[in-house]
Amino acid sequence: MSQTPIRRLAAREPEFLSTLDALLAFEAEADGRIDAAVTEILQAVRTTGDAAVVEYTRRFDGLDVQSMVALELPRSELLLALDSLRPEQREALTIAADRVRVYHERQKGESWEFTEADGTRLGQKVTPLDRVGLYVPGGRASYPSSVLMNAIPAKVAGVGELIMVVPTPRGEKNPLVLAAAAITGVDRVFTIGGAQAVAALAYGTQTIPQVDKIVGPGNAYVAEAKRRVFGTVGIDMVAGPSEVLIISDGSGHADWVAMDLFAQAEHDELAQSILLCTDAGFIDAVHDAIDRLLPTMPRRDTIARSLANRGALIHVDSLEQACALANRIAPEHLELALEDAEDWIAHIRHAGAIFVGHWAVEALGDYCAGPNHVLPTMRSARFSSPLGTYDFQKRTSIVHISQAGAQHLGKVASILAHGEGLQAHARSAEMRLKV
Ligand code: HSO
Ligand code: ZN
Repeated sequence: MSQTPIRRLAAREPEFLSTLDALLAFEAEADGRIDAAVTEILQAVRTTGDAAVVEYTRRFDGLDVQSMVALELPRSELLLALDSLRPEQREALTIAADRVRVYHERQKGESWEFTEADGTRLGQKVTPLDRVGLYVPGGRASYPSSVLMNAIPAKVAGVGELIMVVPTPRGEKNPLVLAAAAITGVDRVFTIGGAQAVAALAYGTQTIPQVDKIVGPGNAYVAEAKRRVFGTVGIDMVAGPSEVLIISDGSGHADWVAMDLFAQAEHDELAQSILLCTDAGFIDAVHDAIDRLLPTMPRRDTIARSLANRGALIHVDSLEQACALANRIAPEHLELALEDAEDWIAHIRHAGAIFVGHWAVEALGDYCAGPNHVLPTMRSARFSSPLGTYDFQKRTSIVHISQAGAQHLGKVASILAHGEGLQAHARSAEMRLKV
């Protein structure tokens, strides 16, 4: 009998769908103390700028500096970090960055225009954002790969200036994060974090220029600060815990499936790893593999908690049913661990990324396949997309109207304007009608 606590469900059980929905539901707990702290920090940084950021950095990160200038890392320090890497690390980072760049080049939106018979020309002009702030967490969730995934699409889009902030509690810097900033051409780096860094980017300070958009993951304070400055600046998304859904027909290796579930679970005890499988015997084999492999994992405690909290091994009656459930779940990552994986892509409408076949594993996507690893979580793949080059570009409508076009359109506009009771609208259209 398998031991590791993880839900075992069957889609044919009567209460299955409500059990599944309860398992998927995730709401960040509202925490009044976080709200209050963020309010105070935003206000302080907004009114006193650098002084407040320096003071919070001293208090929260234990950095004893006198001025904001001391919190900026010169490019030479980023290059030094890059030089300090082992050659294979440096090469891996470069290969990953190149692949991510090539993929994101394809996403670049182009301006367009069309001409109507009367000479009227309509179009859309695409412009990169002027300045973007990239938040990189400190500590355990400080991922160099996330620097690549956020910075590269911004650079490919043509963003004018990319400013990274990363907290360095007690001065501890992550050389891989700094090296990733060097490789991707981040323009400026400040060793600040938390709500104070978000506030500095959103409002600008004496030293830190105000940005137009803030991207990148962070803790609950950072997430709340991003939510609050949205409107003053753009934000990417407020991401929930990471998720993987694996659909299996019982082909392939149970150990591979178990390790793919672990790979998600090791991120966070709230991460979600779910298997949908048509073969009951294979589910038993995966559960056995979990038992056998779990003790070998350095992060076994996090993995075990994550599997017990939010994981599930689910027996389904058919692959059609599995795909229907996948669309309901709208997972961040979907692995099709199937013999004929290719044939099933057409059945999936809602997923952040689809990994097709036994070789396409999420871990490759997390680092170096090329597509972005910042993906919609918490079922938001129903209405949103991976982070991409398009998130760093915006569109402006262009309207040229010929004299002939103004005659025809003027009449249409005038009628609609009168219908809305807007005289000035009607007259400004009518004045251009030839009499
Ligand atoms: N799976 C994470 C990304 C990541 N994994 C970074 C490893 N490092 C969210 O998609
Ligand atoms: Zn990952």
